Amino acid sequence: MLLDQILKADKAKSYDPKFIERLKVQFGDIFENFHRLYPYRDDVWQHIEKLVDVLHKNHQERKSDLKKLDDKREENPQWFLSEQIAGMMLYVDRFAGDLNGLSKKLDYFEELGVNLLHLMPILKSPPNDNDGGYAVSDYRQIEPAIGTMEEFNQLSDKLKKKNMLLMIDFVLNHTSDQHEWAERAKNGDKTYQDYYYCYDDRGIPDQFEQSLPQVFPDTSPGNFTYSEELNKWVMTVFNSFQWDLNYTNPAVFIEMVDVLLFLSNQGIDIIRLDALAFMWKKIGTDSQNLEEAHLLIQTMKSCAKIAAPATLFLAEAIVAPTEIVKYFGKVDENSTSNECDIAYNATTMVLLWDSIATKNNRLLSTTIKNIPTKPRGTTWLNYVRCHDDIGLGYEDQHAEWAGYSPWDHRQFLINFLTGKIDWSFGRGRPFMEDKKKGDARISGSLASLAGLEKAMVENDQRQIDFSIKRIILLHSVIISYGGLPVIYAGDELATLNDYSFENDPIRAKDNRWMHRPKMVWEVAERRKKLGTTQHSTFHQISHLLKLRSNSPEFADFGNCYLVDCHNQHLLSYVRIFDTYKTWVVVNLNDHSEQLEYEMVEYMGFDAGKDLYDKVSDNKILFNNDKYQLDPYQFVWIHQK
Ligand code: OTU
Repeated sequence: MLLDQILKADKAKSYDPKFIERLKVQFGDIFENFHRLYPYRDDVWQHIEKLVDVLHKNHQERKSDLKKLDDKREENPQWFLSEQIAGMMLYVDRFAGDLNGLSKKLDYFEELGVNLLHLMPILKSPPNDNDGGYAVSDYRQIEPAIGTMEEFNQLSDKLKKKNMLLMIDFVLNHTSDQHEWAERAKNGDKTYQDYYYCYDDRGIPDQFEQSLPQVFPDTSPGNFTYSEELNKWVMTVFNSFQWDLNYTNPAVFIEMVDVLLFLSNQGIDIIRLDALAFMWKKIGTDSQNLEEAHLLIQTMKSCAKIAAPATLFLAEAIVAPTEIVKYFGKVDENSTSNECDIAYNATTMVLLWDSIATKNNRLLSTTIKNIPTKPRGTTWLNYVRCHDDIGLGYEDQHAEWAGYSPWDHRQFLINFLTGKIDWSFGRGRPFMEDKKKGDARISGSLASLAGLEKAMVENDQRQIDFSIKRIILLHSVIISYGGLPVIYAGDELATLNDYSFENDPIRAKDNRWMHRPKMVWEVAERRKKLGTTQHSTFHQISHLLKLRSNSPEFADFGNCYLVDCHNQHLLSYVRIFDTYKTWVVVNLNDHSEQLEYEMVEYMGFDAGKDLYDKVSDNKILFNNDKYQLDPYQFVWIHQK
């Protein structure tokens, strides 16, 4: 009824038929979700009408080449499951100075085999209190230090011409306390005070605090901050300068949809939904992963399907493994998700670090076997490191099933990765350590966590070799597992921890900066010199990426199956598509391990044909029915 009314109105005469068609498909979900999200409001219909105006405005502003892309991707909704997409995440300023600098570096990505760029927060944020850009003060302006929106558009056009994809962050749980809305709230504007959670006294905040955990207890304890300008307590779940947006107010939702579509219209292929698990708050709960947070994202997705359907959603939900998969929502008969198309595979990331520390697959395999599989038509973003800390977010029950005491095991991992055990090679540091509880997350660059820093300090060539092998092994898993592999800039060159943040007063307290190094291009040049660590990592990673892009079985159609090789040191899975099959076996141990021939029969390979390792292109030869894998060796077994 409401839809009829909307479509009969005069202004609807200018709606283009495609827009109307898509609106009709999605409207039912939007209508229902709005009523579920805002059941006690009597102005829901007005808000929905307003939302449709916003959708139409943004659709009208969308450039024609993007509209063509919308049609193309609607016709082939599985385009992003391809084995040919691989990414890199980077800070524009730290990588190349600014946007123009970046646009001159595109050859580097081609050389490595990367065609998707995730630019870390690029929108305007205050010079000091910015959380690495995750405190946005203007969603419609590029951070002046790196360029302008025009330059950004030039970059996005250039990438499109090269068939490269672009991803940026949409920081939608909170704004900077210097965003215009926050400033207006501080000036007493009630409308904008309602954009945030503002309270005159500690009554409600205290009730919230009873069940809200703390994200940054060291640097920003508590979940509320007293603002003198506002003369109120405001909810700040992350840093005190990041004000949580109040999505119980439908006006906030509509504003943020407007921002989302504005960003998509700049030519962005994938939108990373930052901290989306936190979007809805409820007293008496931990206010993470609530049903309403899912409804908000589903409604946003419907909006994107109407006004910018080419845009994919990436869930940044670094939460418990069983919760992460829920962000994939449901996939419809057209093979598109009603929520997020891609999600960070934080589970595998954390458990790969567990596998490196324990040299076995127990916790990784147990977890993968016991979480629901994601729907077909969605995919993972697989990664080894990113700009954040590593939180040991596995589920206690899974640890028990893997034969560990969950608490002791967590302690072991923290101590291992931070080098507190005498035989450990990890050189990370605890992040947000709770000394009383003995809990911590971990900061550190991939190379330093994998042992390269210690080995170099000790000038131990054998350990240098081992740490490079670990770096490649970890990448080999994210490249072969199924999903989009995303390399963290610097890791392709085995970059060590950067301790310079300690001398920077703004960053000193946040040791995540130790693994956000500046790209030193003279060092990158060493990738061309045989025998350097840069050469071995860069070339081996690029070799693996190229193999992947030529192997249809590495596309993600839910075609990755764990294989039990009856040896806890071997991580194994098989990738099958059509007549293509690759069986991956990874030796997690720093000793040799044997693979039994009977497994070959079990895997259904043709007994009359030779087996080859895709990585080395050598024949896999069994000796007395055993194949020996060297320390940290991995093989991608196939038949030609
Ligand atoms: C995200 O982080 C970003 O990746 C962080 O860089 C930001 O500081 C944070 O949001 C605030 O915008 O919310 O769902 O270090 O793992 O805060 C997960 C903790 C997040 C991060 C966590 C994460």
